[in-house]
Amino acid sequence: MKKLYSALMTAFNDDGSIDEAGIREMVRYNIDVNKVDGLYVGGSTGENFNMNHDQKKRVFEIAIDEAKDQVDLIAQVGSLDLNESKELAKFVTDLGYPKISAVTPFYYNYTFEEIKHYYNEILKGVDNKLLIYSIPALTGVSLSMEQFGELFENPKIIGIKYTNADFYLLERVRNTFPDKLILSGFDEMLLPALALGVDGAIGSTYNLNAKRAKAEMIAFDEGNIEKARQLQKESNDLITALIKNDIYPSLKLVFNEMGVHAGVTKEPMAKPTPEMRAGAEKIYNDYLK
Ligand code: NGF
Repeated sequence: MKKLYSALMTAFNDDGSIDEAGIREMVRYNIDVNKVDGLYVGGSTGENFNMNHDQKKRVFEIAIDEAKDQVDLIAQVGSLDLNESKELAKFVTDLGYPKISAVTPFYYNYTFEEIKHYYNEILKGVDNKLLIYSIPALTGVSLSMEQFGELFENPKIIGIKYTNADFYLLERVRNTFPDKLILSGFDEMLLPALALGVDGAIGSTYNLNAKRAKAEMIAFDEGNIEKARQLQKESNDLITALIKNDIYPSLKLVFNEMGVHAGVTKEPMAKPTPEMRAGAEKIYNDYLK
């Protein structure tokens, strides 16, 4: 059975502080209404790279306290400060997160040897399993099939969160490492990723669109490709509208519109403008009501 994970958002107040009640509401909505299989905590959608160390820890604490063991939880602990990544890996493992993930280190054009060292260091002394978070469009880091293979030599590295539109590479990796867990990261490309054999998906838009995505996975598994294509088309109408309206603030605006307190994005990410608010209201009415 393929698994669907929402990439959990972080509710922020206007001053950039964490809105704990809002985070709890979003966790509950994902579990009780969306019925997702899991949550990816501290990823891009969670605005992790906008947060300070204490905020990252607090979000990890709140999410697991609210979700308990009701769904699978993956904590993204990657950071440009390797010591912080190691500390967060230990912290979330002690909290009970059953899986961790770490973005490929970015900005300084690290060599593959440096990237490998980073992953092995994060896992040293931590009794947990890790998914490599590969997102070349945002990090500029593209790992090859052979490099994934070298990273997998560490038995604690169990798979990839694959946010990449390179389907040739996905096919190569899937078939070379059939036992590894591959979770697709681009929601608008779920169907081609399913066709290549991913084990599930993690994404931002599943916060709003999990039921349709789950139905698409089921249709695909049942061999009903026409239905899966129709569902992907419907999802992509929604995703296109969200992207046009600025996706991260819009996801929160739509949640707020639905009565789930998602707060606002954290600067330097844009604060909602009146146009964005109107756009989000239209998205809610057109695609989600
Ligand atoms: O937001 C991005 C940036 N990607 C997400 C997802 O791959 C990563 C994706 O759902 C993520 O959610 C996380 O780490 O928290 C897109 O938002 C979606 O496909 C629309 O393009 O690439």
